[in-house]
This record gives sequence, structure tokens and C-alpha cells, in this order.
Amino acid sequence: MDALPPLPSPLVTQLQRARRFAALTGAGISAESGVPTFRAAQTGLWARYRPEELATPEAFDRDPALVWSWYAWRRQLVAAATPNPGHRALVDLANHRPLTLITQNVDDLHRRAGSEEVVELHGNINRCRCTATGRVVAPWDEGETAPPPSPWGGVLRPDVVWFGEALPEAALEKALQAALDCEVFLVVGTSALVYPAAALPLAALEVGAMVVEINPEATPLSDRAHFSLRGAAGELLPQVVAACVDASSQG
Ligand code: BV8
Repeated sequence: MDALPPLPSPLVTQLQRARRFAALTGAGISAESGVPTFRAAQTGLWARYRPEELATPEAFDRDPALVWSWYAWRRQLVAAATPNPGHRALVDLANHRPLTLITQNVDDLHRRAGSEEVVELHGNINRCRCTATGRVVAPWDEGETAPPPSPWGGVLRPDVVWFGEALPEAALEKALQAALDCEVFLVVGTSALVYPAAALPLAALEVGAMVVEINPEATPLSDRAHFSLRGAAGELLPQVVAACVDASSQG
């Protein structure tokens, strides 16, 4: 891998000074682990569906077996994936600085990388919940091609937040508090299109935090962020974290 260009000196200076960090991650941080991003073309069977058409209560009500199979396919993908240097860099940052790690991802890769506290805004694909009682169930018989019956009446559904569903209140409150309290808000691998998650870096900007975006492509946040670094999370995040924790790092 070619040597990365140095980070802008003003960014390094501020990263070295900062003591309170928050990070919001999206599907892009898991791309280098081989997990397709939410909007990248779905492969094979799923090429003809858009995620927004499957990740909804209406889709589940209309065709529970189709939606259940989509999640079973994604669970297999995620189980075969391993955390990458981007996930591990955030573990390293949390070992040196106070960090609130907020993720939109449901793939559990932050926890598998070693992050102990992860604010899961959109749930977790490795949990299910009962449609009748909301009680969480794990594990369950994955051999089903349709949602298995739950022990409490109703059937099982993935314990994730679908479009049109409210986010878990406690998680959203904790994420907003972190956005308002942090000095540096890292925004990694998200298209910054889905709300209310996409509002978090805007809240951080409002209170004067330094917002740093890491993404190979521009997003609606790019022009508002103090720094928008074009590149892959697996490459840039270790470099940014090294600047945060290594006082001797040269900018
Ligand atoms: C809500 C979990 C209100 C499921 C997800 C009309 C009707 C109803 C709601 C709405 C509406 N219009 C707008 C809304 C609000 C809606 C919304 O924002 N829609 C968008 C599309 C406009 N939001 C909601 O519905 C939310 N709920 O508003 O409820 C409410 C309140 C009270 C009571 C009742 C209701 C719920 C939103 C959550 C939906 N669930 N996921 C599942 O995973 O199956 S969203 C899903 O997409 C992801 O979780 C993620 O959050 C989101 C965005 O995806 P990203 O993570 O950003 O990934 P994406 O593929 O988009 O982008 C990847 C990025 O990575 C790219 O920028 C790419 O360049 C970059 N990248 C690629 N490789 C790399 C990389 N970056 C770094 N390194 C790399 N190597």
C-alpha cells in the first residue's frame, strides 16, 4: 500500500489537543470487511430490490418470508466478515481518549472488533424480537425460510429499526448528548442521508465541535464538515487516530 499523504497540519494540531471524541459510523466502515454497503448494488438474488423497499414494516407485513430471507442472507455475510483496521482504530482511540461510538450499522462488527460500548441506533442483525411482545430473542432456528414463531405468540422479526420506525429512545438520546459534548466528531463511511442519524454531526457543528468526515465520496455533509478526507476508513481512520493519541505524530 502506498504511503498515505500526511493529514493537514491544522487537523493534526486540533486532534492532538482534543480530549472528548464521538464517532458516527455507517455501512462504509464495514465495506473493507466485505459487507456490501446499504446503497451499493445488491448482489445476486437481491439485485432487483432496493434496501429501502425491504427494510420496512410494510415489506415485512407484505412478504415476511422475503424480508426474513434477506436478513438471513445478510447474517451469513456478516458472520463470514471480520472487522477491519477501521473498526480496530476506533477500539484503539477508545483505549486512549473518551469516545462515544455511535453506529448506524447492524452488523455487530464494532463489538466483534473489541469496542465495548457501542450506541446502536438501528439495532443489531444478530438479535430478533417477538412481533407480539417486542421481547428480544437470540438465538433462534435459522433454518427457517420464513419468520419462525415466537415463544410469546406472533413471529420473530430482526431486531433492527426499519424505515418509518422510531429509533430506540435511549440510544438516540445518548448519541445526541455525545454530539453536543464532544470536541471532535468523526463521521465515517456514511452517505449522511438517513435521519435522524444524519442530524447528529449537524448538532455537533452547532455547538462548535470539529467535524471530520472520512469517505471516498462526497456526501451532503462534506461541505459543512471542517475536514472531509477522501479515502477508505481502513486506511484513513488509523492515521487520524494515530494523530489523536500520539502526541509526537507529525502533521
Ligand atoms: C424515522 C437498519 C420517524 C435496517 C436502516 C418517509 C416516511 C418515513 C420516514 C421518512 C420518510 N422520509 C424520510 C424519512 C425518514 C427516514 C429517512 O431518513 N429516509 C431517508 C432515505 C431519506 N428515516 C427513518 O425512517 C428513520 N425513522 O424517521 O422514524 C418516527 C418517529 C417516531 C415514531 C415513528 C416514526 C429510521 C431510519 C433507519 C432505517 N434503518 N438500517 C437494516 O440495516 O436493514 S437505515 C440504513 O441506511 C443504514 O442503517 C444506515 O443508517 C442508512 C444509511 O446507510 P449508510 O450507513 O450511510 O450506508 P450507505 O450505503 O448509504 O452509504 C455508505 C457510505 O460509505 C457511502 O457514502 C460510501 O461512499 C461510503 N464508503 C464506501 N466504502 C467506504 C466508504 N466509506 C469509508 N470507507 C470505505 N471503504
